[in-house]
Amino acid sequence: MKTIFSGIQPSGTITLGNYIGALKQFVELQNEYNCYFCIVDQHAITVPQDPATLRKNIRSLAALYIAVGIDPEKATLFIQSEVPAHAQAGWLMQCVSYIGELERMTQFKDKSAGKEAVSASLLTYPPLMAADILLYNADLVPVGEDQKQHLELTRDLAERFNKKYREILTIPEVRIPEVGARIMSLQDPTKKMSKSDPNQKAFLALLDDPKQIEKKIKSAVTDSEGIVKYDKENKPGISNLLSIYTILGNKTIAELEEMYHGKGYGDFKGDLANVVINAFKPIQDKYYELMESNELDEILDLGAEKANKIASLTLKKMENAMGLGRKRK
Ligand code: ATP
Ligand code: LTN
Repeated sequence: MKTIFSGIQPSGTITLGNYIGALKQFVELQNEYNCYFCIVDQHAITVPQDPATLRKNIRSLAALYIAVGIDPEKATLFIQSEVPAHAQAGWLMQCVSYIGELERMTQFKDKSAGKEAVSASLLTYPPLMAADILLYNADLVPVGEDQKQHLELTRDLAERFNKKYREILTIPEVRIPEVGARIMSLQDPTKKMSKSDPNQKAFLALLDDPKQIEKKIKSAVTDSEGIVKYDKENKPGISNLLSIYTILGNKTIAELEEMYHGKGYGDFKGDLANVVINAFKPIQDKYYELMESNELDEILDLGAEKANKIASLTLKKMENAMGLGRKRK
């Protein structure tokens, strides 16, 4: 059975973008692959985080993983900082990374732009991500489109390591969803929907209540043409809403264009709000139930234990290949 690894940062409330680009795929893949799903809290602290909020977000993300349908019997769910091999292998991967290639990462450029104080870890974020993936010998990494460049770098770093030391690391493939790989901001449809967007109206959070969902969709930026038609170039706002509708509403774009032919954006947005509300309802119910129970801690303890076993094995191999420490009998 092939192995999958993916991670999400507990850097805020999970958005519809995270759900469609990542979580929804995870649920589908867990039946066919040996899956490791990680809450990458060490990646989250590459930008400032309030400690109490971060703690809450970690727990909340764990509950959401389960609430969307991740089955802890099938997949291993764990917190990155609870498996020390990640930070250790992250350091090793930094030692095979070049500053120039890290500076070329668009996520680094975006997140550091205009900031006075940028942490060194924002630059060395990709080698840690490479370590996450490589420790589990992952064959496949399901992510949204924004992570493609990091995955290419992961492959380069793994190949470099294998060439320089020993053929230890599996070269992973990236898996990007065909539709919905890049859900856009509701307020600026040329920008990706991001959970750390300071404008709350720009994203739909998985935990938004029906009123918030309706309000946000109704105020989503579209165009003045009033025609429901998919045209990403010229009508990015309505095209983004159509993508969301087609994925959550199980109707093709052509069917939707036909359904709203001759109708305005108001009807379309009202129906889309209901589709989103109905898709979120079972997830939210399960989420609140989990947050009240002890089940979550048991799942995470077991997940960390399983992850630790595999990760520490790969780490040992890497250290040996690099000549670190002493050889143990
Ligand atoms: P942040 O805003 O804090 O950088 P984020 O919202 O971009 O976070 P991540 O934790 O970095 O979310 O991403 C988790 C997963 O969700 C990744 O696989 C990423 O590619 C995917 N993802 C994030 N935003 C979107 C989006 N707008 N559309 C599709 N997939 C997305
Ligand atoms: N960089 C990713 C989160 C992430 C990840 C990973 C994704 C960290 N480690 C390993 C896949 C595999 C992001 O910002 N979305």
